[in-house]
Formats: sequence, C-alpha cells, structure tokens
Amino acid sequence: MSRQSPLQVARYSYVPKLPPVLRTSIDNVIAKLGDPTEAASDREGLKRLFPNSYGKPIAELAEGRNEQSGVKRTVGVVLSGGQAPGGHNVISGLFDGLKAANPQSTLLGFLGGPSGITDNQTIEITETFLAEYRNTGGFDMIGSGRTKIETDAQFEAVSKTCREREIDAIVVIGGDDSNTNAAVLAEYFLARKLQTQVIGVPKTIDGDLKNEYIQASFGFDTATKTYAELIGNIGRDANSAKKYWHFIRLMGRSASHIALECALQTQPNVCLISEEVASRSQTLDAIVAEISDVVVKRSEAGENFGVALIPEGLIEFIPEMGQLISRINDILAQHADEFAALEDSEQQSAFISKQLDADSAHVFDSLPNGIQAQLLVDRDPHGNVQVSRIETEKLLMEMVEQKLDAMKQAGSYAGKFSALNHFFGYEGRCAFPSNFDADYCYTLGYTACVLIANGLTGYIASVGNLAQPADRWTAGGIPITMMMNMEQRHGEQKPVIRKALVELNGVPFKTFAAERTTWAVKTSFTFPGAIQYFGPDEVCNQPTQTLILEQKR
Ligand code: FBP
Repeated sequence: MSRQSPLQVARYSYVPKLPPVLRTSIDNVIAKLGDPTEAASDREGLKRLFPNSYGKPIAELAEGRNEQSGVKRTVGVVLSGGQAPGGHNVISGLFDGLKAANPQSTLLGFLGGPSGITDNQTIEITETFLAEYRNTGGFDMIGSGRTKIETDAQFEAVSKTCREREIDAIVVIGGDDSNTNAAVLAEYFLARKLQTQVIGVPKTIDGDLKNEYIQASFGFDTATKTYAELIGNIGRDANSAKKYWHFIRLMGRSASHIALECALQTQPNVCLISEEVASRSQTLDAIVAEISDVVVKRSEAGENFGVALIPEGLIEFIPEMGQLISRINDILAQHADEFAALEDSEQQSAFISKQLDADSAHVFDSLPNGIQAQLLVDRDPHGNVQVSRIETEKLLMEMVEQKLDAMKQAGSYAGKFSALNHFFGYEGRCAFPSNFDADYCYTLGYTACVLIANGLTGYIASVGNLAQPADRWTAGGIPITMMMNMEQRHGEQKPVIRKALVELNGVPFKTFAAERTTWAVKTSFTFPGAIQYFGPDEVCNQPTQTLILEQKR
C-alpha cells in the first residue's frame, strides 16, 4: 500500500451522517410510492421511447418492513464521466447497505467507466479493498470513463455481462448524459424482460444536474470550496502586492454555477456569468469593454490590481463564438477524414477557415492561433467541444490589454495593467470530500441500495432538505423519465435530462448581481480558507451558498 497522509488516515474513521430514515435496520425501510408522474414536456415522444418505464411514481423512503431486503444480490457499480469528490463514498454507502441487508451479497465495480460493463471488466469490492478509499476523493478505486453506451452491439454486450455475472442491478454514478443512459438501459432491460435493475446517482462538480427533485449533484460542494480557497488566497496576494490582475478560469463545461458559487464565496471584482452573456447577446468585444471598464475605474482609485472569474463554458455562450463552434462541429463531422490527414494546426486552421461562412470565418480568423487550435481539438464521445482545453481567460486577458493600450494612447486611461492567468478545474475534482459531500454521497449510495431492494428500476437516488443538517434530510428515488425532455443532438431528436443552467431570476444570481458593482470598484475580497473536516459546525458543515440561497425561495 502506498504511503498515506495523516489526513487520509484520519478520514478513514469518519462516520458519514445518514438521514433519520436510514439510521434504522435496512430491512425496515420501504420505498413508499406516490402517484404516476409525467415529464415536464415532450410527454408523447417520451412515452413512445420509454413504454415500460415512463410515468413511474416518485418513491419516498419510509419506515416499514421490506421482506425482500435480505435477498442475496449481485450489484455492479460504475463511475461515469469527470471525477467529482465523493464518488468513493457513494460506493461505500452502497456496499454497507448491501452487506447490512445480506452479508452474502456481492458488489462488483466496473473498471474504467461504462466500457467496463461492455467489456466485462470488473473487480469485487470487499471490505478490505474499500477501507483504503472511504471518505477520500478521486475515482481511482475503480476508475472512470466517458464511453457512451448507445449502439445495439453495446447494449447486447451489457446484457451479456449481466447474464454472465448474474447481475441483479447496476448503479450508474454520473451526470446528465450518464443518467440519461441509465434510463435508456433500464428501459432496454424491461423491454426484454431481463431482471437487471438500473439506478442512477447524480454526480458532477458542474452542479448542472439539478431540478425540483434533485437539489444538488455531488462534488459541487467540495470542488467550489477548493476553488474558493484558492481564489481567496489569490485575492489576498493581489491586495498585498497591488500589482497584478488575476484572470481565473473555472471549470464548468456549460453552466456557470461554479463561477457563481465561487463569486458568492470570495467577492471578486469581476465574475462573468455565461447565461447572462447569452441572454444579453453580448459580443466578445462587449465583454472585453465591460472588464476594461472595471480595470479603468479601479485604476482611477489607485487599485491597479484585481480578480476576474471566467466560467470555462463562456466561450459557447457568446453568440458569435457559439455559432462558430457549432459550425466547426459540423465541419469536423462532415470532413473527418480530410481533416485528420492535415499535417499541423496551421493547415487545420486554414482548412476550417475555408469551409466556414463569411461571418464565422471572420470571427475565427480574428482569434489568436493558439485559440484557433484549441477550438479544433477532438470532441468528447458525447460530441461536446472540450472547453477545459480552451484558454478563454488568456484570450480575454490579452484583449483587455490591447484595449487598455489603445485607451492609453487615446489618453483615456493612465493606469498600469499587468495580468496573470490561472485555470482551476482538475485541482478540485479529486479533493477529499467535504463533510457535506462525504455525508451526501454515502446517503446516495445507501439510498440506491434501498431502491434496489424495493425492486425499482429507471430511478435516480435523491436526498431532500440538503440545506438543513443531515438529521433533517429525506431520501427517495425519482423516475428518470420525469426529468427528461427531447432535444436536438447531432441532427436528431434525443431524450435527455435537461441541463440546469444558472437562472437569472434565481436567488443566487440576484444576490450576486445586487453586490457586484460594489465588489468591482471597492476591494471586498473574502477568504474562505481551506475546507475543514474537524471543528465547529459553522466551519465544517456548511452547504454551498447556492444551496442555501436556492432553498430560501
Ligand atoms: P462531468 O459532466 O462528467 O461531471 O464532467 C465535468 C467536467 O469536470 C467539466 O467541468 C469539464 O469541462 C470536463 O469535465 C473536463 O473533462 P475531462 O475530464 O474529460 O478533461
């Protein structure tokens, strides 16, 4: 075993908190079913695609004798997509629930993500194996991957694995795309009268898998606290040296929840919110002008330093850039072979520029070569551009610098602008889960186990009252089809779980918007410090500002 840090050892003995309903014996928990449900939209289309699983009722866990609880089961678990702190605790909760119900039951981990299911690559999770991973970050216990199970051959391979291994249930720990996949798999098994149940668990640091029923995806809490610590430290450094502007890009492939939460925690001078940029149809130049305006105002007050937060998804929300990216996506799909044969990024850029319409070509040609190349890197298996590879903060920083130079020449700016860029993303995805994420994830895993023991399939585990202490939490399951709608993907209408973007009329955004003009000019940084695991409640057990403010609604 590799050397363990003192914190790692100390965290092994942390006992995650469960909601009251799960503190009794597992045979004494039932899933109480409500009325049939409907999806928010596209009901007919979804009913046709999910004839066996559409409309299932919401399940609420309650006290009651479950005779099926002690049945010996084999359950498979898979980690899907980007790492998020707490994944190991979902597996711990699932394992403990399964063994509490019947010590003869088996938990198999699929290795390397969904491809572990199709390739039948598993490891048995035992107490000794698991002990090293309890309350730790990362997905290294079994690995993760982004393979999308979508072809007939892949579905057939999944059923073969389930038959061979006699798997009673699969737990899919993933984001919106992976949970959509979980629903499709559940329907596939039901349609073929196969016994394997499928239960999803909401994961993603991006915080965009949430709705009326799923209050938060796990990992968001720890990741934002990790970034907020770093931003606070940078703010203090900036205010000490008083000579740098820091442009910090934050992960979050699409929605700006991470940037917004970090802004609420650290009070930076600038924080862009992609959803607002899109709703105002702001151009790249308009954004640059807005940031420059803050720089100028601060310099007039003698403050030639500052902190600007940039969500990584921004690039796709700037109308002209979004249009450009979608055109590039089409060109890359249509001319894959020709493109692959090109020798270097210069040739690739020239090729793309030639294929684009005049407007998009103009935007593309005006970008620095480095950004052009980053826009052309391979798409992920779900067809998304890999925004974490695009240095938007550098682009903005350079454009602000150019604008300020021009203003200086015109005599409208006399300050000093020296800027540094940062990207915080991977630093937060495998942090030791905060107590919140450790408790939440363990509860999700345990809940998934109870949903399985109650014979449910096509559900996602859900925990309620998350802004309250764990002794007020509730637990249950939501039929995944209820959270779906139909969206155009790669030229086809597909069933998907709707991604939750930042709501511009929501309390978190409004709270930020009410303060940001003050933060812009008056240095108001706050310093969250490192995540604390031991100590008073107000230091160790606080949920995110987003969750607290959303629950105030
Ligand atoms: P998930 O949606 O799978 O949770 O991943 C989110 C994320 O962390 C994004 O914030 C980021 O843009 C992306 O993954 C990076 O992907 P990769 O790990 O493939 O570099």
